[in-house]
Amino acid sequence: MALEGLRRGIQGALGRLRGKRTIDEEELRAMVRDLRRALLSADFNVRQTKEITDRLERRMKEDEPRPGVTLQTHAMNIIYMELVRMLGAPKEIIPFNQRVLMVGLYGQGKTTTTAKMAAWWKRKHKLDIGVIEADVHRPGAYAQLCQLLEPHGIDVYGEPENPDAASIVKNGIVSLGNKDVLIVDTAGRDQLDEDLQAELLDIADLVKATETLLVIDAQVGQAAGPVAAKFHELVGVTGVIVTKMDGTARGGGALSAVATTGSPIVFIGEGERVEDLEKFEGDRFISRLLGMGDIQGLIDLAPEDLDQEEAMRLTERLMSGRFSLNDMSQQMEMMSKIGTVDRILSHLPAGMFGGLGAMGRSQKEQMQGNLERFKVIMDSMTSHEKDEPQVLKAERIRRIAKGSGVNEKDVRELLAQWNRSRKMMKGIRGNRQLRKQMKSMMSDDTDFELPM
Ligand SMILES: Nc1nc2c(ncn2[C@@H]2O[C@H](COP(=O)(O)OP(=O)(O)OP(=O)(O)O)[C@@H](O)[C@H]2O)c(=O)[nH]1
Ligand SMILES: [Mg+2]
Repeated sequence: MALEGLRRGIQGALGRLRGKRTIDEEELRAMVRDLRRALLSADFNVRQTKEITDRLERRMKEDEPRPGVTLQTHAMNIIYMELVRMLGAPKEIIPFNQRVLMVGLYGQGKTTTTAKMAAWWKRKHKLDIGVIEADVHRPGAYAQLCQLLEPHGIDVYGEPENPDAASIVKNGIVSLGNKDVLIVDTAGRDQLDEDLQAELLDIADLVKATETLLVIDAQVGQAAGPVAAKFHELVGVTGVIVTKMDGTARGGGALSAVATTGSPIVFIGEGERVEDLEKFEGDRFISRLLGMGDIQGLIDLAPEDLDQEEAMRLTERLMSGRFSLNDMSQQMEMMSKIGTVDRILSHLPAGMFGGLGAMGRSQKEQMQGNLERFKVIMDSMTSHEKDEPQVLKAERIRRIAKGSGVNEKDVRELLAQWNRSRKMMKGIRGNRQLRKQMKSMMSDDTDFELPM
């Protein structure tokens, strides 16, 4: 995975705590030093590194790990929270009725990423994607894009002989304008000189992009920050893609520097192949980086670790329209353990989230038990089955029950719970009034009654 060096560095630092119940000053200092070194090698800047390590040091001294939580897990949770906070909230691009404008400096991976995203949306969402090659400066840009996309059956519009980018875009929109998603690849620039700025602005005017995505090579490390800020000033960047995370140890710097500009990172590139694209969500990324898995990361967080922003993000995800078995178990996990979300949800009508908001202690314990059983069952499912539990018919249910050593009844119970929760989520999503209230509730802390 990306940032292998940082991963090893953090694990090395945390390794100093293995099996320990207490830690003395000197050991703590050594751990903090290791962590500092790991972050700096990943090109995090000095200030960010200091903030993270200072906070870790202070909290390791001041906070008691909660009962049952080892010192090592405690430290890992602190690092997790710090890194996730640094990377900012994720952003989802709903691939429908989108016009996407790709911008960036020379050789950063724009054309490759254009192809990757087109193939991604076609593959994952079965959508009709069109691509316009509007780079008139790089010889062979059109051929490069065609070559990448031909195997995926995606239409590319280009006029390799035409030196006028704006007219290509105009014709391209006429030709491909009714696609679900239209992506426009543009010329790279050495820096944002005036000619290219003017060309880019012309193209932006024509495309009227719903998303303007900046592509940056991770290799530039911290320098990604100023680049993102400049492009944002010029064309209004709505998201950033950090490429070549596979080829550099400095990716941490690029990710964090971009995040501090306020532009969300939407994808990362992890190789030259069209398939080497990954959707970027800071919490999942860090959780994997730390070897916590996708869900695990949330388990041991104390309520005070989950600030309002985080809680809001979780709620948004729950409302995002995607509701897989993983989402459900994650939701259950939070409900049963984490006070903040619990507190927020306790303001909601008792029936919402399958009644989770109104649960008492013993019910929570019971849910914890269910959750553990559900997890064992889910371990015997393929990721496709977890994403789309509808496919689970009798034969698969039998296989899963066998694989996880439970009764078929238990598998069906899991599915029934999922179905109930999903319906509930649908109800929330369909109710605009309610959504609005949930959002405003997340953004200010005042109590209010919901009209249900
Ligand atoms: N290892 C790796 N290589 C990548 C990745 N993304 C792009 N590349 C390579 O980087 C080189 C430049 O990529 P392009 O897509 O042509 O970059 P560009 O921004 O379109 O370049 P110009 O059009 O010349 O400005 C190519 O050799 C790509 O294969 C990535 O995520 N990982
Ligand atoms: Mg290109």
